[in-house]
Amino acid sequence: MLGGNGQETSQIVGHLIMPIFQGFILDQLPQVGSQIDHQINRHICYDDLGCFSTEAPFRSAQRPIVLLPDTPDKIRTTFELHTRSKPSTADEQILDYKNVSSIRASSFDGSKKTKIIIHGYTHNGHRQWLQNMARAFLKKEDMNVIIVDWGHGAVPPYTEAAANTRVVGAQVAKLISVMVSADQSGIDKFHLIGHSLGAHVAGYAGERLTHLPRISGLDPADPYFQGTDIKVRLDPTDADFVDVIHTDGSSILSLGMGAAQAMGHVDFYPNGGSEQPGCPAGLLSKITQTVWHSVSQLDLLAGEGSVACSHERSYIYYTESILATCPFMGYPCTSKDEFSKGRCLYCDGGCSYMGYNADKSTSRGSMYLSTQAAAPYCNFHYQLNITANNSMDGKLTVVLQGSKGNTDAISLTPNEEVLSNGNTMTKFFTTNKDIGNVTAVALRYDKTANLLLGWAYPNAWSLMGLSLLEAEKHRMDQFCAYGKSVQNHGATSFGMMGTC
Ligand SMILES: [Ca+2]
Repeated sequence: MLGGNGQETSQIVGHLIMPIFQGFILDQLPQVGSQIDHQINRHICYDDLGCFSTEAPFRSAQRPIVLLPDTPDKIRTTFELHTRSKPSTADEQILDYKNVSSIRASSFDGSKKTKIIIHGYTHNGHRQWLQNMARAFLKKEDMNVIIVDWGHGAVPPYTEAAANTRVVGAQVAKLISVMVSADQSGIDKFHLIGHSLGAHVAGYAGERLTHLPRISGLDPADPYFQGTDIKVRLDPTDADFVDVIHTDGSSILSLGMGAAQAMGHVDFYPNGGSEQPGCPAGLLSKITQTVWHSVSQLDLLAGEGSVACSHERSYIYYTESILATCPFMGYPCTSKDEFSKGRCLYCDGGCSYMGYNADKSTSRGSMYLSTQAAAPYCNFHYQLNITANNSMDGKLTVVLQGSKGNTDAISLTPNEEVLSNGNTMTKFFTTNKDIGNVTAVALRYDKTANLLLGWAYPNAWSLMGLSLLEAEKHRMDQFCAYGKSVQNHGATSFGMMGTC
């Protein structure tokens, strides 16, 4: 019933969601009403972390329920250090900004880079993804990796967890300040990586520091942050360089956990930035579960299971990017649709690398790229241009031959179609295989199985020209296709021009 056209689906979805969303707010009000009464125009101060107010801009149209953060004693934030000499959680190196000796006695080396990883809603520091990212960092380079565990403050209700990010951000800033002022390190060594609500924690930390070099925001949380003042959310003023990956970015109506709004100097939208390949169809699975479990959809969506699949891909892509040789190249583009047609592969205005290497490019703005549905996710993007002097109807398959091997057979035509009637035909495709430098292009042609249609076409598809854009290498190659043909149910390999 819901599998119709997009407009119809979104209308039905909208009708389903609005009562749920309104119900969520109404459900929450009785629980927190007394707190709100007490907290209007109120603020609270926590030791050396400073004061937190519920006044504007924290009170806004995007934040119908504004709470003060919990006490640091309740949030119980810990900073767990991982280094090459003590790489695992079992080594138990907990840093305490109130106790400089905890830093000096640890294996922390201030002369090296420090990566600080911050989880989001309902997660804690022991989640496997944080450990995996820490391990990847340490394999890449000898550095300090600190995992921030604020799990006791990241529990439902979402509204309280969202408020708690302010305290955790202040604590992260405090730890960095102590490390710098105790001559343990320099501010230029620090890089914060935050997922979901953790991205905004990183923003609050960066706001308190002068010239924090970099924040990487991994699918920054949308509810209570998207569209708010820059003091409330992650934004480019929070660090010298802010790179953001959007993997579940949607409006509240479509129930994405991440924000689609650009929040960095460079924002990456893999696969369009809203739903990721290999993840269950988002809207319907989310709505079904929300209805059946009768709980707040915000609290449900950030929980375990497939509903957060796209949201979680942001840190999975990032972790892969730390050690991958595939560059996760992002291309400036105006929309997902334009990108999927292969129209943005020329790096007009400059491309950028998504993930770990984002700071190695000076390009800014919104970048698009595609990924695979399973690891390794990183894609190489290609555009094949074929000019033929007769039309054909059927299916086309390509294999790229390269210095390091060949790609699998890649279908360029999901369905049978009329191919090149004398004009140049362009096909966009990807592979996660690194084949090195392309040396030849092999094409296979299978004429339509429809005998009536097939009768009208010859058995040989005669080519005039063949070129391939290797997008990651910014390189266009010509192949020896002039005067050659591809036989029905046959494959022909075309060598690179110069070898004809
Ligand atoms: Ca900010």
